[in-house]
Amino acid sequence: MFVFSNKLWLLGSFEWINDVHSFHGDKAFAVEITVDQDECESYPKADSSEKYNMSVSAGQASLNAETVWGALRGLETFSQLVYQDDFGSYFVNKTKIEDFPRFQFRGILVDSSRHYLPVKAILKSLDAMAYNKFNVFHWHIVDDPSFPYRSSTFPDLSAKGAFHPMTHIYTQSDVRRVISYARLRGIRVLPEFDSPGHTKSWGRGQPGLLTPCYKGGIPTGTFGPVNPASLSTYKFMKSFFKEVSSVFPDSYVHVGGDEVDHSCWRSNPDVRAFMQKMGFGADFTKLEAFYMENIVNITSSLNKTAIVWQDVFDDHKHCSSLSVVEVWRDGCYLCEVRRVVKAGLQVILASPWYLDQPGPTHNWARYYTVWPLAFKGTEEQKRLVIGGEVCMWGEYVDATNLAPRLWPRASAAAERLWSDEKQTSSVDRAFPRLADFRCKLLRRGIQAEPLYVGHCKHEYQ
Ligand code: CP6
Repeated sequence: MFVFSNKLWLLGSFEWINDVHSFHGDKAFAVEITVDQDECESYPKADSSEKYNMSVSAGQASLNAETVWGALRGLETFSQLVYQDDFGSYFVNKTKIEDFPRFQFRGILVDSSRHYLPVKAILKSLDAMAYNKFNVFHWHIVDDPSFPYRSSTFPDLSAKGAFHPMTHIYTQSDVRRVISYARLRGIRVLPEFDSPGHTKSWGRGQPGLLTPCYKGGIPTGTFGPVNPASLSTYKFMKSFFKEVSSVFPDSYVHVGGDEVDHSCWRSNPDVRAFMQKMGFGADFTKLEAFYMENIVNITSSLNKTAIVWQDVFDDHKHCSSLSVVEVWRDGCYLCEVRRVVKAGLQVILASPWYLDQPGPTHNWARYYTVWPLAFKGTEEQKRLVIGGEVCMWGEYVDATNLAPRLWPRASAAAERLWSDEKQTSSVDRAFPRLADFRCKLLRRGIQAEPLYVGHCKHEYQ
């Protein structure tokens, strides 16, 4: 939500617009903050309350929240209510706000494998996320091109799989720094270790993990997805995820499962023999489902809930251990959302928010006019849509263009995910607020790109 929540409008803040109170000058201005919760949660959680109430009247403001996370959201709103007149005095309008998020999961995926992102760029993104009330940093930390995560159990993974073994890695202390910086902003860090596909970089530091591809009965020297037919694979994954579970405090972990190419599995005689033994016939989706079920069982034995890409659900609807599915494919994504909730599983929606794609058709309004619950279903089914996520895949993105490519377009998605839809369906009314918010981002040092012709009071230096 940028500045004006729908709830604020409902309470008629416009009536107060000329009744301003300055906290410049000789009058003291008191800000009282209360949190109901006796014992603070150490980390933000999936079901943490983020609601807050705030009232601003002559000489004082009070903010009440159930949790520290709600208090943070309220402080963010308060900071955005403050404005400056032409003579430089600061004002805040009298107002009364009851505010809470529409969706509990409001994420941004950042990909640090296609291009290494310096920790500083990640921290800056977390700042901007907090300004936008995003609460999940989905760290797509490794993928085919590079493995920058410096594992303590398997240091060869980054020593051999990163773009550079010393400079292009995230050490344990880097990761702790990101998690703690996010925590202070009420943001969860959701790590993704995608497999069995998208794993080329794993193979360099963990020989034997990937499937050797064959041609004409002989190995070609190239490798495919993780080898699901080998016992050592599961032994490795078990100790790898054991480490991941202790390093990342969130109770969720993303295990990927997208875009698995079966051709290498098909070429490999050992994999085919395993298929026969398991009674999978020639159905490689069964093999894939077997693999994913094992991974999900590993993470649940570590008390973590696994999130998977929709491919896993599509190929294996009846997998009993699935619980959260992320919908990312284009096309009729609401049809897919409906299928997932009908199966009783939770959904995170990403399809309409692929921000890594630039260009005139990928403008902010396209991300604003998304209606995540516009499918036929019961109230109970709609409650299974836990939120959405902006995806910033890294093929064409590094630290030079990350911020302008994210902001302010991601802000449009942020409002969709935080605010009541009925109050925020008009693109025309959103435009001036978003343009103003973009100026606020610039003032705070976030290189948000312009939306259209116009100017900011304080131009970016
Ligand atoms: N990387 C991984 C990607 C994508 C996915 N997974 C992707 C696919 C299609 C588009 C954009 C991104 N680059 N690991 C799919 C979830 Cl259009």
